[in-house]
Amino acid sequence: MKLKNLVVILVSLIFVLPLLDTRTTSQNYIIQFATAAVNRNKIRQHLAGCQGDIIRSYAPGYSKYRWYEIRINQPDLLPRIIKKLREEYQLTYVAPVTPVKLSATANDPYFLTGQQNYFKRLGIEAAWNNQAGSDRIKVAVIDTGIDSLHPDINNIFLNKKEIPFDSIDNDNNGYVDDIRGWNFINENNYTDDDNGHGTHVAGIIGATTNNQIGIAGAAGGGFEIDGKKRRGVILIPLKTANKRNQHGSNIVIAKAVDLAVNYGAKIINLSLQTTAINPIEKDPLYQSLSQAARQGVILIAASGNTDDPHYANLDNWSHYNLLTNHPDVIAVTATEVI
Ligand SMILES: [Ca+2]
Ligand SMILES: [Ca+2]
Ligand SMILES: [Ca+2]
Repeated sequence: MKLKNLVVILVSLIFVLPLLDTRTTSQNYIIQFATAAVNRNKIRQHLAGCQGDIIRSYAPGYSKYRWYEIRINQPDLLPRIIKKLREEYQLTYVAPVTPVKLSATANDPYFLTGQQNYFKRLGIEAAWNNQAGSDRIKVAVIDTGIDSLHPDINNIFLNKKEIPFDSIDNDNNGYVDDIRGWNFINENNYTDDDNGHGTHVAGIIGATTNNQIGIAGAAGGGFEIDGKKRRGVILIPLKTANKRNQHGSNIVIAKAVDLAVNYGAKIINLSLQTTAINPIEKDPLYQSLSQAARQGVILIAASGNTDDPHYANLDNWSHYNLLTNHPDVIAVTATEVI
């Protein structure tokens, strides 16, 4: 159990439903070859034999090997296809796409009313005397997007290296016109929130503080420090889920992590849970998290909060979550004990 970095803090801000079921009914798989010389069309021909196809592929900047997400419509033929791919292309990794779940949040006014309690219990006002947030810090929120018109969220990232609406990838990062992050579900630059989860999480991180509107953000600026009114952290929306409960695979979330690093994010927040088969170190998301950590990025993931005695003990279930098992990830959960 790699929990040495686990930090258990009272945070009502991230509610989690434990992911208990590690089985997958998905017919999508993640595969990788130990050679960069792979003929994509030949792979597709093999996959056609089981009515399958390549859904997406992704080559992280830090690796010469490409990840493929494939769909298999006749799973009983999978072993035969795997055997062929292994023989021809040094297939080294095959894993079913695992379910990704958003960590649940409450969005009702009563929840928001109670917000000040947990901030007070954290002693956050003392922290605000020294640091109220800074617009020099970018925080990537890998979630359902962020409501760009929200009156209390005023620090959404603007990619100044990208010229909007010219259909050109001006900053050459692989994403065209990505002026406000990226929508990985629809593969476009529309990162508004159609679900509410991402806006809620982003608000707790960086809603404008001390403005008499809505809620206080943990790092939302708003206070004068050394005679200067501070702005809060910059929030980068990276949309990997939507209101129809569509979620990207671990490849998709890995892409979001890599893009956050590309944007210069200092902190990446993942209020979600996902799994991987053992050894999890070979999973694409695990590897992107490692790469982000090597770049000095702080990684935060929701771990759990429940008053069920069994699941309140993270040791009983945390091993299901790839994120909380990554040694570079700070896992945040809630407790009623403080
Ligand atoms: Ca771009
Ligand atoms: Ca452009
Ligand atoms: Ca506010």
